[in-house]
Amino acid sequence: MMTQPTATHYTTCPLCEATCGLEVQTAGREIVSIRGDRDDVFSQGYICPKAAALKELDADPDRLRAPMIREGEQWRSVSWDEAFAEVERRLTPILEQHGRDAVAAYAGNPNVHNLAGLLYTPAFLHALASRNVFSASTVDQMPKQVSAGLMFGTMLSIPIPDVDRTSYLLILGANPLVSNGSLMTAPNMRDRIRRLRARGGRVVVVDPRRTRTAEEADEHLFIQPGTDAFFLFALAHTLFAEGLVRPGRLGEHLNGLDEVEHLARAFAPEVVAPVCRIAPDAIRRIARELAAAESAAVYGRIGTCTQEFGTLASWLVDVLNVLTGNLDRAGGALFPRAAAGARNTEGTPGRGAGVRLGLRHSRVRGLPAVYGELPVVALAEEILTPGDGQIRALVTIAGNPVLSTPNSGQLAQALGQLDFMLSVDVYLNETTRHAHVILPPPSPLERGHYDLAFYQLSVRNIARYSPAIFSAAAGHPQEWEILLRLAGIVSGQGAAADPVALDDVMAQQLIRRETKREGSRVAGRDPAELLAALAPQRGPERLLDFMLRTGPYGDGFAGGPEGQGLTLAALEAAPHGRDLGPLQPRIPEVLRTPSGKIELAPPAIVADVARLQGALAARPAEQLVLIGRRELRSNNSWMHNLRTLTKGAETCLLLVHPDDARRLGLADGAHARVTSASGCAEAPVRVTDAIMPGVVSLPHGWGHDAPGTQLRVAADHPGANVNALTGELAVDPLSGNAVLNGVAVTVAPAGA
Ligand SMILES: Nc1nc2c(c(=O)[nH]1)N[C@H]1C(S)=C(S)[C@@H](COP(=O)(O)OP(=O)(O)OC[C@H]3O[C@@H](n4cnc5c(=O)[nH]c(N)nc54)[C@H](O)[C@@H]3O)O[C@H]1N2
Ligand SMILES: Nc1nc2c(c(=O)[nH]1)N[C@H]1C(S)=C(S)[C@@H](COP(=O)(O)OP(=O)(O)OC[C@H]3O[C@@H](n4cnc5c(=O)[nH]c(N)nc54)[C@H](O)[C@@H]3O)O[C@H]1N2
Ligand code: SF4
Ligand SMILES: [Mo]
Repeated sequence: MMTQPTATHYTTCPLCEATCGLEVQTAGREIVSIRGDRDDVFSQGYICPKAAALKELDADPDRLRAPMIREGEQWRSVSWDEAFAEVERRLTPILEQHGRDAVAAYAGNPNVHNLAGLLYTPAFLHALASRNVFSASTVDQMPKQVSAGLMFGTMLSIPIPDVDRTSYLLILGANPLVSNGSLMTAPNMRDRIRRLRARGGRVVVVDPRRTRTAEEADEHLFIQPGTDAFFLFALAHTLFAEGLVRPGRLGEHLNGLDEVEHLARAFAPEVVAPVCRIAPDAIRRIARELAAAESAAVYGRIGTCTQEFGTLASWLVDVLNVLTGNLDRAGGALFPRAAAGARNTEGTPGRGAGVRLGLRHSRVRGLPAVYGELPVVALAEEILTPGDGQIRALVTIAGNPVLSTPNSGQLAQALGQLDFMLSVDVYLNETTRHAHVILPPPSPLERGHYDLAFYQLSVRNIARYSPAIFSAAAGHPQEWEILLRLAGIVSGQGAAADPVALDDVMAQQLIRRETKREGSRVAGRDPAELLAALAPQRGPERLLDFMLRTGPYGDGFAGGPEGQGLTLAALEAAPHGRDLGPLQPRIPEVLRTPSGKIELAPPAIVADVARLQGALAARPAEQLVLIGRRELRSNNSWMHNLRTLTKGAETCLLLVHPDDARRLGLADGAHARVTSASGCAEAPVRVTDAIMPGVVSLPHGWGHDAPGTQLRVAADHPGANVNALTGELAVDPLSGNAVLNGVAVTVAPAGA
């Protein structure tokens, strides 16, 4: 046997928001090892167990390598040309007979970890021109994007806690030691929290479960699920009542401070305490600590978003950062200044069009469209309900909504009823088994990587580009080419349209738009000249290079001496990444609201406070409620087919407090049956005092027991599907986001 040449590559882990730098040794097409890149400017060698699983993901025999067409229950592998021809044959008549809205799309989470997904899924959606667009955002962070958009003017103007400099961190509904951080790109949060405490800072975690993050903190407070908005309002109430409101420099950039004071009056600590189950004294003390800290940051994530008052809680997090003068200052919560793709670095600094929400509504239930998409809780009913505008075909791109979105039984039934379904996906799983055609993109190691989204959410300004480690198999199109061929089909150019030509058009449009944009570094330049300067690049790399060069650190195509200004070539020459420094104050320049101010009391949010007040009157529920959680060796629904991550003890367990276990007759290790208004699920019980009494917890992404999938490892340990229990009717009204936490359930021994 010939020995294969070995090589060392540096790349970015595409699996979660931490964006760790990896060092990958290869021998030919084989991966020899995957380690943390110790020289990485950001992650400095840190990785979690999922990084090593990339090797198994790359080699997984169940990962699809060729397009598949389903006839009845039978799947067959086909050529790419046959697959695209089939898509054209099936989709075109639906578009012609029933109109654009008859074809819906759902974009899932891995899109955001993929340069091709971020740049070309929008191109496909634009070509599709359907109003029925859905994504995983409405089972995730949409409430934060709504509050940020209304307060600061763009949907990704999200203040990020300055964990490396803060002296007080208040964390609600997040477990970054396990999730590795979200809406806060920060590899190795454990060490960051340890350093925070070592320099005399304090960390407080508010969570219905004593998580690993809570165990690393100075203090942990249990909170009744879904009640964060009450708690946060009571903190604001205390700050006003005790004269501790000091927005400082922000004062001249604020609208609505008086209104917030007025609204907070109804939420005194004594009033909210029975609802949150947090003592009034503790609420007052936390408020005083926040006010007294040299610098402080309040941070909320999944637990504060995927709940009944998600937008209010997300808003109040930043209200508190403003009231304590911590927004936009070192050690507080700041706006990153990303090297590429950030709306809040475009256009006129300090002012903009702001955001407009709810301009249209879903057909059946009238839920608001937000940022061009409809809430995914409405997807099933839009398929199942006959009438004008009914969804008849669906395209999923990197999503597994059957496991990831509420009332999965209903959605699975709806998918079975579609005239046509197409999935761009790497697995034949619970969702894609309903498709008629599956188009699998290449392995993640066969594409270049740049985190357009997460560097907009990062605790330091950094930029890192990694080229593909392997080239894709001959004839295997890249994901961007797949998406452009689909764009060609839905725009009527046919399955044979050349993706390279379509890509040229896209690049030309991007360049032309930028040269016409007021304030752009290339305003007034000749688009043809800029396009020529990008040659011979194409695909995502060409668009990225253009965005970097016209971005805030870019060379602006100025033709200056080498090394001045960011280009893709400069990033390629820096395989461990480029550190662009700590976050800097950006107010007022970052704002894109029409007023040019921080809108502390946006009317839409103020109007929702009445709903919160109404809920105050309701007594604390006697009923058990269900919350979610994440486990380290898991990634939503799609990495359970990898033995590296799933061997060992089962993790899909129902956590139950000892008092509840006794009352309900549940023994540790025995199976419990959990029932909600939507459905039921069975899981083994773990009795633990780490969960609050009255609350039970199940992780999401499990339930791999559907027939007709090709997930041989996952099928051996299917786990329970928590989204059989969550309901599609419960939503946060402003964002349309699903309520996944605080779901009323009953629990009994299985078989009882
Ligand atoms: N109850 C409950 N439900 C939840 C949550 C919760 O906390 N509780 N969390 C929610 C959150 S935050 C999220 S983000 C969603 C996730 O919801 P989804 O994004 O719908 O689900 P994933 O499990 O991430 O599925 C990703 C899909 O992408 C495919 N895939 C992986 N890599 C690629 C790729 O490179 N290209 C393509 N085309 N496909 C790829 C996988 O095979 C899989 O089918 O789940 C949500 N659901
Ligand atoms: N290992 C691993 N890492 C992941 C993922 C994964 O599946 N596995 N998924 C990735 C994705 S898509 C995302 S969006 C991020 C999410 O990142 P995080 O938000 O950090 O995710 P979780 O670990 O689910 O933490 C949510 C916490 O909220 C708590 N909680 C539930 N309800 C409430 C409530 O009403 N109030 C409060 N205060 N707390 C509540 C839960 O107990 C839990 O500890 O993680 C990402 N990273
Ligand atoms: S923490 Fe996230 S980015 Fe880092 S190695 Fe693990 S999965 Fe990859
Ligand atoms: Mo997510």
